[in-house]
Amino acid sequence: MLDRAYREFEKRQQDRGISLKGIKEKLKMLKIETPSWGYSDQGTRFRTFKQPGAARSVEERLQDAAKVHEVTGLCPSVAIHIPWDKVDDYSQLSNRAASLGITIGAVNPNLFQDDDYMLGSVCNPDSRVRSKAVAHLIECVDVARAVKSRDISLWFADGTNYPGQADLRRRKGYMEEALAEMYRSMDPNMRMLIEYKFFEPAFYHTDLADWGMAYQLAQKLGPQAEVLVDTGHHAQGTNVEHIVAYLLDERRLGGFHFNARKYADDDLIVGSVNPYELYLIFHQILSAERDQAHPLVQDNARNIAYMIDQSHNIEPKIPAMIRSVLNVQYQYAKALLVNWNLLEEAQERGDVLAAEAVVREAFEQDPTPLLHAVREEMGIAPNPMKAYSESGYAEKLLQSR
Ligand code: PSV
Ligand code: MN
Ligand code: MN
Repeated sequence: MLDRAYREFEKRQQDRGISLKGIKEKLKMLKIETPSWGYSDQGTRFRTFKQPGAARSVEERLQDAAKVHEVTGLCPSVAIHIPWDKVDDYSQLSNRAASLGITIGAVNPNLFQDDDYMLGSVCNPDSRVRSKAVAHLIECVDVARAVKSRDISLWFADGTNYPGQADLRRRKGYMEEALAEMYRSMDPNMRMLIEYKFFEPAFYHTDLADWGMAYQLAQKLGPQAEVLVDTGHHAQGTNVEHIVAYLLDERRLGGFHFNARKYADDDLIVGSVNPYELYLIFHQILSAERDQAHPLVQDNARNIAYMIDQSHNIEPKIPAMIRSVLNVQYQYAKALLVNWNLLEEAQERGDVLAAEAVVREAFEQDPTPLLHAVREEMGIAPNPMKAYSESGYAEKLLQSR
């Protein structure tokens, strides 16, 4: 039943020259992967505050991910981290996920928790440690094969703390060799997503510090290697949406790790401090999707893996995850409300103020009635956060975990 709020919203959009039909279909297709590590007590580098009811095993992480999908309709897959989610039988894990109504998504190797990795993993000066790291990467390709996952997403803590600590160019060579070996072990349908980060845990240099390094490495490796943009991994003031546009134009944008940050790699609820950035990222993606003159760019824009990468320490984990995916959906919905004809006309006229206004005005719309209607059509409760609170799931966890 379409309520008054929806009819008023539809009318307002019609007056702006926007039809909601195609927009609803796009909203129904949005998928956001949640990370298994966001459901357990991971915390921060200073302290992990234990939360009663938090998931303690891979089984419990899958259950929580399935609950988030059930109430949002947005999260049909969950990323895993090996060895945190290590099991003896991965096809059984994949079957278990299916029985909960989800699938296993990106496989994330862990190359930072062993003592061996103090001076790096694939870039370690010791060839024994480098071989161990490469063996783990290849193990994760096998895991991806067993759980039928397309993506293996890589983040390296590798770097140095002091000038002179290591030979930077030699380390670059080690990184290239390691990833080439992993690349050769991948099946043709698989993708290697390469994440970058400009600092932390290393403070002088990081071996893959920025998107340019990740991009060039991906280019050297081949078409199955793409760049993963973690929104928290840039220096202050970096224009992330520009990086997105650039990578799309080069057809190398593999995916996102969404989170919010104010200062460093804060891993906070998506869109909590920087909603306009998130909106502008979607604006660039939708612009690429419309680019009929460049079908490969359109193809890239349609095959981006949207993932959350968060670590909730003081906020309840499941509602925090729900908040994040709803925030992504909210900004995406607004990005769908841009009047592209007006924007293109203003750009062609060189009308700076009009062009900026078109982009900003869509951001200023409140798509809540539209999202309620879409959820109703998908058989989802209009207010997923409320549906979660009322489901009694949190109370059940307190008793059973
Ligand atoms: C560490 O910076 C990090 O947050 C990276 O973003 C990874 O994607 C994530 O941990 C999981 O390994
Ligand atoms: Mn990340
Ligand atoms: Mn991070």
